[in-house]
Amino acid sequence: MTKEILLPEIADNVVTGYLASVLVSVGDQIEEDQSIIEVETDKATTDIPSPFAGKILDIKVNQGDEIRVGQVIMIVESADSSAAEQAGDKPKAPEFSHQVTAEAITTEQTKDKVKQVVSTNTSSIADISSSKGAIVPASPSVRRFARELGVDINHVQGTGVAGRISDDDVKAHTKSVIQGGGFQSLIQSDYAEVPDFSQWGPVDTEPMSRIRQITAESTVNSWQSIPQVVQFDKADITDIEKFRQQNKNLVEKAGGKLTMTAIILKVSAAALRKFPKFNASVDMKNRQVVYKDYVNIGVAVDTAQGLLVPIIRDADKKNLSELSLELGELAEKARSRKLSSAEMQGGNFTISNLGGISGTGFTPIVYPHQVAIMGVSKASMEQVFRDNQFVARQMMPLSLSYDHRLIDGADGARFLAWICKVLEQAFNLWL
Ligand code: CAO
Repeated sequence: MTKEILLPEIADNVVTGYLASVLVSVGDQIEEDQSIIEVETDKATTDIPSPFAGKILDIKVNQGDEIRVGQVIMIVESADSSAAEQAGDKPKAPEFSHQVTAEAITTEQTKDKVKQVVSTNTSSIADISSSKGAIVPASPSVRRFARELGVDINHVQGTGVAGRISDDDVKAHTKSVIQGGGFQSLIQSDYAEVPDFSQWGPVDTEPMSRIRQITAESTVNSWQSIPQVVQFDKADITDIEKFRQQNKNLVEKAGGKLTMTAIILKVSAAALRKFPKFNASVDMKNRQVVYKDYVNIGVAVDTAQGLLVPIIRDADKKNLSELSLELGELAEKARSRKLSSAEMQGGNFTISNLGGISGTGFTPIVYPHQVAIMGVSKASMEQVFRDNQFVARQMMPLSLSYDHRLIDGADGARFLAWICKVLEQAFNLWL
C-alpha cells in the first residue's frame, strides 16, 4: 500500500528545519530505520529514519527547502500492512505535544516520533496548530536573531504572508523600541551589498550552511556586544608533557587518548573554581553578575561542517582519564554530526586548542553569555633563561580573551599566570 512519510517533531519548540540532504532516491528500496533525510535546525543536524521498509515512489522535498513538522516528505510503496491498517483503522493523527526535550533526542525517540506521524492523510499541519495553540510564524534563523537581540518574538508584528516574521520585522521592532536612543550601532540592521566580484574574474557562489550562519551571527553578536581584551602568556609544559607520554597508555587501555587538551581542561576547571569571575555571566539587563556553582567547559572542535563546541559538564569533578574519554567521545560525535543541541549548551568557559595544527598565537572570540575563552597554540622547544643560564624548555603559548565589562586586566593576567604555573608544576594544584 502507498504511505506518506511526514516530518516528525525534531526537538522541543522546533517547528521547521532546513533540508540539509536527501539520502535516498526515487525507486530505492529502503529498510525500516534507514536514514532518509538530514534536517538542520538552529540546534543540531538530525537524521530522519524511515518508519518502515518499502520502495520510494516520490520525494516531495528538495535540498535547502525549509520544511515544517508534519509536512509530507516522501511517498513510499510499503510491502507490509500493519494489523491496524488491514483492519481499516485510520492511522493515528500525530501528537505534537512537546514531549521530546532538546536534551533528550535519541535515535529511538526520533524513530518513535516518525512512527507517530506516518499518515495516509495530509491534515497534519492543521493538527499541529490546533494542538499547540498559536505558533508565531517565523523561521528558526529569525527566532534566533530575535533572541540574540533580546527581542520577544511574540511582540513582533510580521509583515509576510499570514503574518510571517522576517529579520527585517525583528529589526524594525528593535529600532522602534530603542527609538533612536543612540544604540543604533548595536543593531546590525542591513548587511551591505557586496560588489559584483565577477567584474574582476570568474566567481562561484554557494549558500552558507546553517552551522556557518550560526557561527557568523554568534561571532558578530559577540564582537559587537562584548568589549574584549586578550592576555598572552606561555606555559612551560616540559614536565607535564613527560607525564603525558608516561601515562598515555593507561588512558589508551580505557579506550581514550590522553591529549594536551584534556590536561588543559583539568587545569582550567580548577582555575574556574579558584577565580569565580571567570565562571560567571554578565546580565546587563538586570545589572547583575551571575556566578555559577558548576563548571561546564566548551571545547572547540574543528569539523568538516565547521566549528562545533560540545560542553564537558562538571569538568571540575572529573579526573584526567574521564575528561580524556569524554572529550574523545564528544569530538567524535561532533565530527560525525551526532551531537545533540543539549550537548552544546550551558558552557561557562571555552578552550580552543589549535596546537595540533599550527600557529604561534591567536585571539579567540568570547562566546555570548560567557566571559572568557582560552586559545592554545602549538608548543615548541625554546631557549629559556633560568638560574643564570639558557635551558631548552617546551613552551606552549596561551591567549585569554575576556570580557572587560567584568574582568579587569589584572584579573586576566592573574588567571592566566595561575594556569601557566599549574601546567608547569601540576602539584601546584594541591597547594
Ligand atoms: N601544542 C603541541 N602539540 C599539541 C597541542 C599543542 N597545543 N595540542 C595538541 N597537540 C598534539 C597532541 O598532543 C597530539 O599529539 P600526539 O598524537 O603525539 O599525542 C596531536 O597534537 C593531535 O592532537 P589531537 O587533535 O588528537 O587531540 P587534541 O586534544 O590536542 O585536540 C581537539 C582535540 C578537538 C581540540 C582538536 O582535534 C581540534 O578540533 N582542534 C581545533 C579547534 C579549533 O578549531 N579551534 C578554533 C576555534 S575558533 O576560536
